[in-house]
This record gives sequence, structure tokens and C-alpha cells, in this order.
Amino acid sequence: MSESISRTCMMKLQYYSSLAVLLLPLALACSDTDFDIFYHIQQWPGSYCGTKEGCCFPGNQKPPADFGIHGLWPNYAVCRTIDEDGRPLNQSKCWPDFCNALDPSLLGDLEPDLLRNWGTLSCKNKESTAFWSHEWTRHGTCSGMDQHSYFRAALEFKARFNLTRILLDAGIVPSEERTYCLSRIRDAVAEATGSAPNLECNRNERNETQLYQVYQCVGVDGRSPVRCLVAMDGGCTGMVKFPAFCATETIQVMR
Ligand code: U2P
Repeated sequence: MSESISRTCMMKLQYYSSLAVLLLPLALACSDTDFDIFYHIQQWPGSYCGTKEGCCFPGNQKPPADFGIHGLWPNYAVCRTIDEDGRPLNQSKCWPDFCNALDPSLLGDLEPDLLRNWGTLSCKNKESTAFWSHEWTRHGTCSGMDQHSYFRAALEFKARFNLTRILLDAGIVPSEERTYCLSRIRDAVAEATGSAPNLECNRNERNETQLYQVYQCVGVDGRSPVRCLVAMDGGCTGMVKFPAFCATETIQVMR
């Protein structure tokens, strides 16, 4: 973390060093651990692929019918309207991003686990490495962790709280016909993890609402579930689909 403290921040810290009261908040404002929680976000492939746009599989490999990681995103408790120097921002900012440049020499031993659990489904970002690179540059560089620790933390969290299993155990099974009460999905995850998640939905080709992403709130250590600071259920309705992952007609398999 100390490497990422910028020269400007260092000068500010020196300038204010006699004012002990100001020193701590300033040090926090200059640091790349200046955030309140992580969102650990997982996407359901049945819903990513089951839209008008469809999806793509890297290397011609259909992934398993399991939630996949989208990202581990540092987030502020309250959106900010001024920058760290107290100047007003054009737009309010709800999370830090792009804190550093990319170091492409990532991952090493984590790659098989990442391919299984953090594969891309995007037809714009067709290689999983491009997806990881994007997530690292935009979000990971603000996490206060090095690359290896960051990706490992996301993988370990997913393994510890297996969403697909949690939902199955609560009788929430992927289905083309059934719809589920949104609160039942949220309660199932809350009971299993101790923290109610935020949920995001999208729409299938019949314009029905379906569970797309689950946002689990995680402490700044990247390990422990914590209470979400704001409740969110973007795009969801009271009853949602949790579609089976078999919508082959909308899938462009990559060659
Ligand atoms: O965080 C949003 C960015 O990540 C990309 N993304 C998302 C899911 C996925 O499986 N693969 C992937 O690359 C988004 O790409 P999009 O969904 O827009 O195709 C977006 O760039």
C-alpha cells in the first residue's frame, strides 16, 4: 500500500504533520485502501446468456451451470461528491477505480481455478484474461492487495460460500418454468452466509425478469461477509426467474 501513496499525498502529509488531528483522515484519503466494503459479485450464466445479446465461451468450452465470478469491487459506504482535496466532483463517485497501472504478469498457479470460476461470457471481451485484466485494472488496483492476493481472495470467497449450492439447498433450482420470490433468494443467501446480498436482474428474450448477479458484501480484508450498507435489487421484480443454463440458441460458441 505504501508504494501507492502518491508524491502529492506525501507532500500533503508532511505539510500537515504538525496537525495530528488532520493526519489520520488525510492518510486514509491518500491510500488505495480508501473504501468501506467490497462487493463480491457473481453472475448466473443462464441469465447472462439468456438475453437478446447472448454470450460467448472462450476456447469452445461451455462453462458449468454454476455462478461465475464477475468481480471483487471496492466500494464507498456513501457516494462522494468531493474529491480527496475537497474539490467538487462533476459526477458523484460511488467507488474508487483505476488506482494504478496494470502489471500484466499475473496469476501463475491460480489460472486453472480462475478459468473454472471466473470465465468470461462476454462476446466483446472474448478471452478470460482480458476480463481479469479489466477487473484488476479497474477495481483490483484500488483493493490494497497485490494481484495474486486479490484474485485468490475472490476465488476463496466463492469457494467458501457456494452460491449455487446455497440456492439448491433452499429449493431454488434453475428452471425454465418456475419463478421465485426475490426475498426467498435473498433470505437463503443471508441464512447461509450471515449477510443479506444485493441482487441484480436482467430480462430474457420474453422480457421476463431473471436473477442475473448476486452482490455479496465483504469486509476490507476480502474475507468476511459484512452487512451491506445499502440495499439494492436493480432491475428485479418481486418474482423472478432463475433460468436453466441451456439457452444454446443464443450462444455463439467461439472457434
Ligand atoms: O465489469 C464490466 C465489464 O466486464 C465485462 N465482462 C462482464 C462479464 C463477463 O463475463 N465478461 C466480461 O468481460 C463487461 O463486458 P460486457 O458485459 O459489457 O460485454 C464489461 O466490460
